[in-house]
Amino acid sequence: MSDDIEQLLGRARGEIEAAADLRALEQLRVDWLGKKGRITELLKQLGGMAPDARKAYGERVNRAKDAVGGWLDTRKRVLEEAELNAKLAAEAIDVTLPGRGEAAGGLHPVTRTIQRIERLFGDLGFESVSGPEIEDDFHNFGALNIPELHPARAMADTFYVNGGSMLLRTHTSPVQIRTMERHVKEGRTPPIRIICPGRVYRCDFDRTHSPMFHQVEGLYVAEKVTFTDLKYDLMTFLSRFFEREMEVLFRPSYFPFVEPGADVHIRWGERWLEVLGCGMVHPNVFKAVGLDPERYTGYAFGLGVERFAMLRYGVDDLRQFFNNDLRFLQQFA
Ligand code: 2NM
Repeated sequence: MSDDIEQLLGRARGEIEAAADLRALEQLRVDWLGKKGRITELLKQLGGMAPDARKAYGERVNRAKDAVGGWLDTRKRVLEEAELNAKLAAEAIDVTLPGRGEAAGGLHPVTRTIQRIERLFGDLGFESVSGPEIEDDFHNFGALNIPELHPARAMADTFYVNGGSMLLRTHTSPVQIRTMERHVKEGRTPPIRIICPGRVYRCDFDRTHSPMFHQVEGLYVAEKVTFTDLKYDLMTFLSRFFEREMEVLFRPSYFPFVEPGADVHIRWGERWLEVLGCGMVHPNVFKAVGLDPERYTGYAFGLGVERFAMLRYGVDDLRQFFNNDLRFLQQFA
């Protein structure tokens, strides 16, 4: 009888140690210790035994049961660890592999052009200022000496919002008006030397016009600012922007907010291209913001950023800047 148990235990131990995986081991637990397991079956023989033999035999079977249970648990831990190691090995990431490489983004050519203009005017002592895109009539038109019935104020040219009490700025000049007003209010006297880059809006959409485009306007106010200062600064800027000595032509022009006013042309191959508007700030503009036109003079100018970007990068269609076609944009990344 005891040899029977020893023999069974030997078999059990051999099978358990040979179990290849947790599934096979679980099956062995059922085969040996389950309701109809081999060890369990031994207990059924207790029924026909004398009390003494029964007690001794019962204890032996129980020890056998504990032994098998112990081997099963030990083997289980071994297999679990092996399984975990196999899983870790299979899921291991080779950190020495090269990365997939994320495509790097780039700044939009209009943004790059604005930054270039800001840097070049920064070198000439200009500070960059921004302001609201939704404006009132006074800052966009009235303070700029633009008369009540000027065509620029017509619905056909200007986007009115909020039932007509506000509008989308048609130029960035209102930022300059606000800056001069702030100086006066805070008791800070000129010089004022600013550029105002930003989005502007006009009811105009065709091959060469976009309803939203970008402008940079400049303003220099001090005592004794002259047209010579204007010419020198703009010629310096243009030559630096295009990285060569530019031939520049100033031609008289009219803007309500300046007097005298001029269009600035640059020589581009065989042609003259108009790239800027400028002039000496009109006394009525100074009056509107509370600056004394007898004491101060100033020059101002405005340019279209897309125009400068087209010339610099050789883009022939303005609409390319607004399509957001990656094939176009990636050329600037
Ligand atoms: C231009 C042309 C000429 C201009 C004037 C002013 C202000 F606010 F000082 F009066 N800002 N910008 C100006 C002058 C803008 O753009 C073609």
